[in-house]
Amino acid sequence: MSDATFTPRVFSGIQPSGGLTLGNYLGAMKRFVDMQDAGTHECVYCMVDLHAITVWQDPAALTRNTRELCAGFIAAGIDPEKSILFNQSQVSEHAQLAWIFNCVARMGWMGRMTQWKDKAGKNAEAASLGLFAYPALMAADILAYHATHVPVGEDQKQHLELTRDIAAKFNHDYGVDFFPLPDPVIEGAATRVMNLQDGTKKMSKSDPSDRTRINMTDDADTIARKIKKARTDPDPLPETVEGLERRPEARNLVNIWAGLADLSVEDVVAQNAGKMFGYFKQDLADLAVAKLAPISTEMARLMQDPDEIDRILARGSDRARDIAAPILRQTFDIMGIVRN
Ligand code: AQP
Repeated sequence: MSDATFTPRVFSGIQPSGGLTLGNYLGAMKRFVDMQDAGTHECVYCMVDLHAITVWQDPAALTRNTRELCAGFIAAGIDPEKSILFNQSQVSEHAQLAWIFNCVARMGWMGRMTQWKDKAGKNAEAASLGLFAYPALMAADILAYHATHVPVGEDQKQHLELTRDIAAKFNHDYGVDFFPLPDPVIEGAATRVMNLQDGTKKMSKSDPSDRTRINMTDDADTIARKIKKARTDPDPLPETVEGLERRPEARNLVNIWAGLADLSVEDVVAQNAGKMFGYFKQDLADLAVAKLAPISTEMARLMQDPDEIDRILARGSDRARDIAAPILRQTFDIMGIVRN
């Protein structure tokens, strides 16, 4: 355990691997905004393009998705003056520290990662080496800033534990108290938003079917249609939260309502007990449109000026480098790497 005192600092990232989903928004971005607005931590938020390329990305789509993700951050409430907002590849300290962590982490640790097993599937031999090493790069993203808190969705919990293991092993191997052991911040009702057509699978931007997710760029009609066509069971909403057990699709829609309205799951159930899903989905669609339409409208406006987005990212990269570069230099010194 690290005894050193570290500046309270938040780091988190999202891959520019396709349109931003409601899952990314409720599980990550909305909470990034809350942490920024709380004013208790310096916040560093990143478009993790080096992570995205661990699977194939069309070059033109990657460019557009990176700018669109930046527009999404700002439209959702990230202020690039208050928070540091940039894309990962432009701060080379991430890749440099990731290589060091490739040498700290063990093959066995990586092989146990659920995301690796899910994404590589049965054909692991054909997966990229980058996909296997993904969690070491994620550790570098966080530890290059000595971040102490990492807001993420439930699916990233295991990677966060691995980040702590890497920090602890580095500190132990070199006899230092240099890297913090960052805490995951996994809070709220919607830390795992599920697929609209299968409540046992995570909502994901790379799912081949667009009906399974709400994209932050969907217009009001599309959002309403997807919610109305979301899979549910024939029973009405229960009287208590326990009544949602073994009803994954029902639970998911209740969680989404709670996440969008900043309510507890208990409150949403209490307000809607006994309601049939046809009516519940209509009200949920109205709520979703009211919350999401202003964000998608603002994203579209920001996307009309890509040069301004690039300027914001460049400024963010400079600020990020100012923090990460001295930390990488100290890492080299600890390791005995000659600098010139
Ligand atoms: N369904 C989700 N519910 C709650 N949180 C979610 N996050 C992602 N999906 C959900 C959170 O969003 C942050 C950024 O995720 P990411 O883009 O880096 O990668 P991911 O988790 O792999 O997201 P996707 O949408 O599934 O991307 P693809 O399809 O490209 O792999 C993280 O904090 C994550 O927890």
